[in-house]
Amino acid sequence: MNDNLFARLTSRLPGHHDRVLMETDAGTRYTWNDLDRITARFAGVFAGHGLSPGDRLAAQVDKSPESLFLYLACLRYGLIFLPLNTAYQHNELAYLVGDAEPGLVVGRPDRESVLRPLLAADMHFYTLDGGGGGNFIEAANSAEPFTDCRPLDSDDTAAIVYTSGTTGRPKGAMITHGNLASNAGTLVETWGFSEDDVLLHVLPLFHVHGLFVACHCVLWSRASMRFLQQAGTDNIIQFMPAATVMMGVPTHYTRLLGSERFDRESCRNMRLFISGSAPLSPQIFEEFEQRTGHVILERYGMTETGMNTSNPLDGARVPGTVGLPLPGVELRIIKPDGRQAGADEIGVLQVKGPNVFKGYWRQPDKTAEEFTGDGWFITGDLASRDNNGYIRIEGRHKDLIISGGYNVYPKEIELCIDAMPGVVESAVVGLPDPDFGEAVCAVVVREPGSTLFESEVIDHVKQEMASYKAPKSVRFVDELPRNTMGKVQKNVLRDEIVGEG
Ligand code: MLC
Ligand code: AMP
Repeated sequence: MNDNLFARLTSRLPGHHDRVLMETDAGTRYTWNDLDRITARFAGVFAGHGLSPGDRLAAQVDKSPESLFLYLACLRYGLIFLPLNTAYQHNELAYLVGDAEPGLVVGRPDRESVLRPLLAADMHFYTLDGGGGGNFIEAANSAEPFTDCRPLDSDDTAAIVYTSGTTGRPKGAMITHGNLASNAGTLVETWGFSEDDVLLHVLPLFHVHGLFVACHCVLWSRASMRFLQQAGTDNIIQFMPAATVMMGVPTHYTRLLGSERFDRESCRNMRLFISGSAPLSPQIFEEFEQRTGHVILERYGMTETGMNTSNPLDGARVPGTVGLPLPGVELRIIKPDGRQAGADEIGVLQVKGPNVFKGYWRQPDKTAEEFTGDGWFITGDLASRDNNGYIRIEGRHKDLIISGGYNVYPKEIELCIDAMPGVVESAVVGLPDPDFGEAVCAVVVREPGSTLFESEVIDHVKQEMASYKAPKSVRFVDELPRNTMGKVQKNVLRDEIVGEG
């Protein structure tokens, strides 16, 4: 049996290959036949360059059907796919390209001038735009199609998805074909996906939520999707009546409730709303139910593990919890004294199962740090389990801000701000935010006589890195609060700022 995920997904091709797989907001339709034809052409480009299984392809491209087919073509050919956030700037890209050493890079046409100079002599560059144009498509149209599906083992790496770390240096999580297949099968089962479903796809394709969780559920179950390239709130409401399931981050649900146009009628064909990537507030959960009659199903996961827990499809969906461990996924909660937590006790959540990644790309030391001696992955999330087995995410052991479902590592921003003239030091914290859940706030100690402004700090960070990482606000203080060990007390800072209002 071929454990290549592409083989497993397409062996599920429906009898009628002319069945619609996806329809964009512009009304363009793609069938399962198109998937087969287009990925074969794309893989033909890889073959033309003599790429081998295990080589990497990095993509920094706008969301489009072609960008999804690019990922699927990598699976088919055995390349390792490296999705890059479209907001990444020069320094972020330089590090990732240098670390992953992709044989082929596909970028937005307006990113060519940034990406090309980063490439080594043996790396190839192509463009792909959100409208399905670019010289990658031209190359694919003249390539000899690669119609096979490369035989692979379940332990072969399908994708490397970078997550930053508390030390600021991103780590590439190697996610295998087996990880993705096991999670896809489990989620289809757990959430009751069938051929009759139409997923409203509103997420970006450069994170595990939009690329793996959403697309794999559709492909595995032979459902179809309304694939929104413009995923603003108005567009989501407009296309919702054509859909049966939506997956979003809490900000999507907050914004839907902020629109008067969103009502029961918008949801008339919906059977399920799923939320994840960040905590869903019980208040939004309740308001959503009142407005629509639908109870949002919250689940919990991460890049390294895929999905770990979910509230049930049938049974109580408990607000403020992320539900029960998924079938086949083992969880344990370890207290600071090393013992397992009892009911309602808080500790660090650890995970084991076929969903757990195989390690960080070329960083065996980091991999070793994040696994226990007996093979459990240490998530860095603080959690508790109630008497009914429901898991509650209580906070984070790792210094991480989650803003609108994007992870922001304070260390990275602090290093950037500390390098500015006029700055002695800085601390970055997450403050409660009604739209993004948490908003990045920088607390800065200026050098005596420095007249540095808030806007200068924000602009500086935006120049250096993806703009969602930039502080939404900056506070200037005389000194940072520290504990007796000299460590900055971020909780004190956060409480002080929130207290000031
Ligand atoms: C955009 N901006 C943000 C932001 N998104 N700022 C803070 N936090 C965010 N999440 C800023 C941009 O930098 C820009 O700033 C301005 O807002 C407008 O950008 P935009 O692209 O037009 O934003 P918008 O369309 O409003 O995007 C909001 C959003 C998006 C919520 C739709 O952030 C989003 O799609 N989030 C989902 C992320 C996701 O898929 N996460 C899953 C990770 S996987 P300026 O200054 O340039 O104007 C994972 C595992 C798991 O966590 O369990 O799923
Ligand atoms: P990422 O590294 O981008 O995959 O983000 C994973 C992190 O998102 C997890 O470690 C959690 O901290 C957080 N997360 C995901 N889903 C939830 C959820 N439902 N509730 C709270 N936090 C979540």
